[in-house]
Amino acid sequence: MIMQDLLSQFAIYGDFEEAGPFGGGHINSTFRSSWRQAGTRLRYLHQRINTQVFRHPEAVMENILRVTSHIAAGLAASGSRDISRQVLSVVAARNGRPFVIDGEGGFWRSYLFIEGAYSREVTETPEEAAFLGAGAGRFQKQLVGLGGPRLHETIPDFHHMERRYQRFREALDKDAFHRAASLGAEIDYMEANAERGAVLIRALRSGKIPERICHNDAKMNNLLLDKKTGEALAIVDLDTVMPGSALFDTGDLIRTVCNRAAEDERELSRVVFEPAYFRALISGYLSESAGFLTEAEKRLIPESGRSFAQIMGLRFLTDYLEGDHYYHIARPEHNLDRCRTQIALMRSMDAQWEEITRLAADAA
Ligand code: ADP
Ligand code: GN1
Ligand code: MG
Repeated sequence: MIMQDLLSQFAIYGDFEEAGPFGGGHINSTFRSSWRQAGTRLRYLHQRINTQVFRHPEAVMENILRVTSHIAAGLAASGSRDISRQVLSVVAARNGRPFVIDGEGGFWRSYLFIEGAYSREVTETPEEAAFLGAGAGRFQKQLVGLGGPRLHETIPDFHHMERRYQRFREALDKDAFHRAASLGAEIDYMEANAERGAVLIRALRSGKIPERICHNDAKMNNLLLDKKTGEALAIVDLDTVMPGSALFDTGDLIRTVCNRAAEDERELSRVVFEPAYFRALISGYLSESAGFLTEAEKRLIPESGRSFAQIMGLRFLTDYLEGDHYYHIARPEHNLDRCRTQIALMRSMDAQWEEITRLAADAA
């Protein structure tokens, strides 16, 4: 009932049927509702934005509106059909604003629910990996021409490896939850890789690779695929869309697509980097992005996957040290398990590094 009151503030017409929790991300809370509109059932997606993480939700919505309307206009100009399945459509509130604030100060937004789509936690086939790669490459290409002022940085220094290390070391020094003593192996591994992991942020800072608008959370389950054709439709979860490097998205996709174990898998022998998925992913990705990526960006593709496993592992470990206040957890050592899978993935990549770099060079 409270949910229904809240939803009635969005410009959604017809008769409310039902609403319930949906999806399983680590940050926001997501719901789906269904309505009868003049004899047809329509569904919507609603999210309460985590304002501990996104301190300026109005800025988040401003970015999202600019990016989605730019993509929709580009699709319309190219004669594309079914545009509202290829890009998120924000549903405004009745007062015209792109969000609603509830009685407790909660910040809500709504989108059209994209029907006939699915997202994956684990990739099922190399063909699917190719579709995912093409979807991410297309998104980057669609944003190359976005004009106007620089987008807001919704989370400053989000993928700044050096700052992530500073924060990690602070958490380690404080050790507020007395957890550091049991983390020797993970801490040592992260320290041993600190230098190498900074390659992307340094390349960006020195201008070796260009700043671009990117998604910044382009893990596989944020890409919707078409149930009929398997092709990529829209990329969702746009809160972090902001300036960064294309390689941030490429890296996050490599990290999630080429490892077919869950992000919180406890049996680490299952965490394996799969070259066949990597080859398919990169060929799909480059089919859309080869035209605008620079040579320096292309050369860093393998390293981006390794760096993204690293930065996520480091963030999970930091959150574990800080008492699990950032990521939603479902069990006491959840963040530690997540950290361990990322380290296992880096190790698996290292064991196959020659092949990985050869595959990337062949594809480019
Ligand atoms: P979170 O921040 O919790 O990860 P997401 O925005 O990624 O939230 O949404 C959770 C899941 O819901 C996504 O992985 C995707 O499968 C699905 N989803 C998100 N937006 C839509 C939409 N507009 N239409 C259909 N499914 C969606
Ligand atoms: C979070 O919201 P979700 O689950 O898509 C996180 C990402 C991490 C990811 C790890 C804003 O994404 O950076 O890569 O978890 N999002 C934020 O699975 O921190
Ligand atoms: Mg998500």
